[in-house]
Amino acid sequence: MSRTINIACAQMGPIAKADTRTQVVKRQIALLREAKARGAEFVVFPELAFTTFFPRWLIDDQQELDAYFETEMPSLETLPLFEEAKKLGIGFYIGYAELAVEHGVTHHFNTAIIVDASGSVVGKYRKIHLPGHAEPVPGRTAQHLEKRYFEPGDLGFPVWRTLDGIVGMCICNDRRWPETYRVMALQGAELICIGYNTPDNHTGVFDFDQLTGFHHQLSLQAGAYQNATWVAAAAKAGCEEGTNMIGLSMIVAPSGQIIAMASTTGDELVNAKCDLDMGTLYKRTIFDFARHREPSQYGLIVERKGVIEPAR
Ligand code: CDV
Repeated sequence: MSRTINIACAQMGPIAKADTRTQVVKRQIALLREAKARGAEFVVFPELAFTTFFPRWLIDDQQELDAYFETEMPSLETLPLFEEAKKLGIGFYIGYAELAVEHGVTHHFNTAIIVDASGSVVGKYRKIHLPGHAEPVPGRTAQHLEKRYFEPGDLGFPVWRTLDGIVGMCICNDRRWPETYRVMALQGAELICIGYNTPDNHTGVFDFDQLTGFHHQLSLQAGAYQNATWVAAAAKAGCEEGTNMIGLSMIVAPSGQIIAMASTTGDELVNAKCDLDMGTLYKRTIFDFARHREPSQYGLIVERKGVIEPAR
């Protein structure tokens, strides 16, 4: 029996600081309805999809900062998204800032969840690779303070049986790290969902920044091919509070080929019919992990964090 799933990436254009969650959810619902009209069964929304990308500002007031976080999901304001998705019979991935109190300790995570077509939360992931800085960088108009506002995720890279397949997820910067995909591929991942906010000036070095779109594509295509998995990635894009963020939301096949890609930096839906069995060919040949991997030779990957060069 075919395991072909119609998957959509719901790219979102900018969200202004003043936009309310209710306004944002209305846009998400419009994208969900378009997804339904196109026959999509699963929609990938961006990272931190309910608010502006607040890590670009230094916010010292904890109350002001915590207003960007969700203490429950769904909340009163985000519930209409969940209700509409359930009504349409569509599952989704979405990112949000999570304020969690666990064993009496308050945590701040950059989180994503997968919700199935019945409206149940299937899985939760907390972003592990946090880019940027803990302290503002002098002279920058837009900061990237994820290391200040979030702690690294503590849930690993699990995968879940849903959509008649094995599905995993990660968030934005995670997509640049081969370990992210490989840990999920070692659990049989057939689809990896990714939401992102990627400013086009994040290093401040033009030779690097001009390649931001290319590096994004390169990471997704390599991740998909080298791990024989589908990848569906959705941006928050466009000029948000003075910062340009790339679009290029896309669906990549296990062959590494781009099957669908956004052409704007606004709210835009792209979708494709994805055969979850497509990765099997790769998993049985060039990337048959059980036959070809040599983990005994990969020890440094988990033993060493940073580079230690050989002695001269
Ligand atoms: N939200 C992100 O994680 N953004 C990073 C930028 C800052 C490099 C990214 O990897 O796209």
